[in-house]
Amino acid sequence: MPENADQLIARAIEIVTENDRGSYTVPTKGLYPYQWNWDSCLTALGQAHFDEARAWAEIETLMAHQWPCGMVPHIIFHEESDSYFPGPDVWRTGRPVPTTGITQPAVAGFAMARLFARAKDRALATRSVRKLLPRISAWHDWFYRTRDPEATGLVAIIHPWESGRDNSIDWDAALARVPTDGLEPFTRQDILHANPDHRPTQAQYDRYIWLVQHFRSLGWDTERLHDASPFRVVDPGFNAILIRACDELANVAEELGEAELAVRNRTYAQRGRAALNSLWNADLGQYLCFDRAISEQVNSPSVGGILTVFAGLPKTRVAHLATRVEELASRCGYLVPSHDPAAAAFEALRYWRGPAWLVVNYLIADGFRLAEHAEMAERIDADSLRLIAESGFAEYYDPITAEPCGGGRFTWTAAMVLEILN
Ligand code: 9YW
Repeated sequence: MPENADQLIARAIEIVTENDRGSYTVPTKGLYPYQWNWDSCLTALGQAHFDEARAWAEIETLMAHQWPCGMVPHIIFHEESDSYFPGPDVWRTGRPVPTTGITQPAVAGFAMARLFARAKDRALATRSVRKLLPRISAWHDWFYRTRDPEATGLVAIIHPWESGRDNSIDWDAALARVPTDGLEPFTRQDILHANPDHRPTQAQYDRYIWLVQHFRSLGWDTERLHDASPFRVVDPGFNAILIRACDELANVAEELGEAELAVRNRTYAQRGRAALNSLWNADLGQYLCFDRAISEQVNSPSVGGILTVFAGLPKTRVAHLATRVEELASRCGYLVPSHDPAAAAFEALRYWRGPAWLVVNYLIADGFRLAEHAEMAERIDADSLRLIAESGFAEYYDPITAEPCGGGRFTWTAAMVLEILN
């Protein structure tokens, strides 16, 4: 018998709670035993539906590990674990509580604003926002200072892991140019916890780790890493998240009388949104990545270019993206595939090379809702719930058959269900 909304909510709360480690939440047991940056922010959105104080604590814990330069790391290694590679001994960033030395999509500003708008406990929310505002704003400053040195309005990622879409087809050509000489031998853990055929390849891991070694050899000086990295890609989805976060932070800052933070973040958002135009591809009707290392557009029709709708776009662009999603819908059973199934490189089961992810669905649906395309937003939400009904709370899903993949009882998947059903 299909579960009703109350039963799904109860199961989602159970999963988020079982992955709760007190002040932070792990994405899932075994495979990912630490705190991940954008997972935490999206998880907080779900937590707020049953425990507001716990939701604020999730983001506050993340921001407590911000580096003095402003960067917020992609993983915080709160506790020792031998079930994940690469651990702190590989990163060696020298932080009091070990962290990685790269970042992840800047969802925090958006999550903070959404929690603030909905908060029932206004005093708690205001206290937390007063703490978070300057920190998240400093992260945004860091992005535009270190990842957009030529002031184009758009930031680059310097490692595929930063995108959150680790092995997307978008990175193939740029990653192929990353050398592997001097690579220290290593043993992967991910393929012990998940099906190797669904994970990134060894060739990709070699380059992921080479980049980590390279940045480590530069002493994790984040002011230098952009120019020193052979991998520099401008991802429209990543930028869209940052742009929206800047806008949302500016709204909250205005409300709390923080004029200077408001103006600065509004300016980032406006410049970023204007610069997104340079990533538009009229033939495909979507945005594409730009390989900054060779100054070329990346001809890869991925979900990164659809996620752009989250930035808040002009109506004509949103209409094109809606058409594009319709096209994708005609090629799969469940929206939104992380890559166009019509593309030769599409792989239905391999991580970010085709599968559907509920967090991405959520962000895209939110973008369509923002643009008053409620019908498209509802359709994507409905597909997310169909995936859950077919296959439970998986890490991600085959967009053709709904087969569940990766880790099970996954925190952010459950958090997104709480967002959709509440
Ligand atoms: C890895 C935790 C993370 C997500 C990423 C996803 C994956 C970790 O899991 O990366 O080692 O591959 O790609 O977006 O934050 O859920």
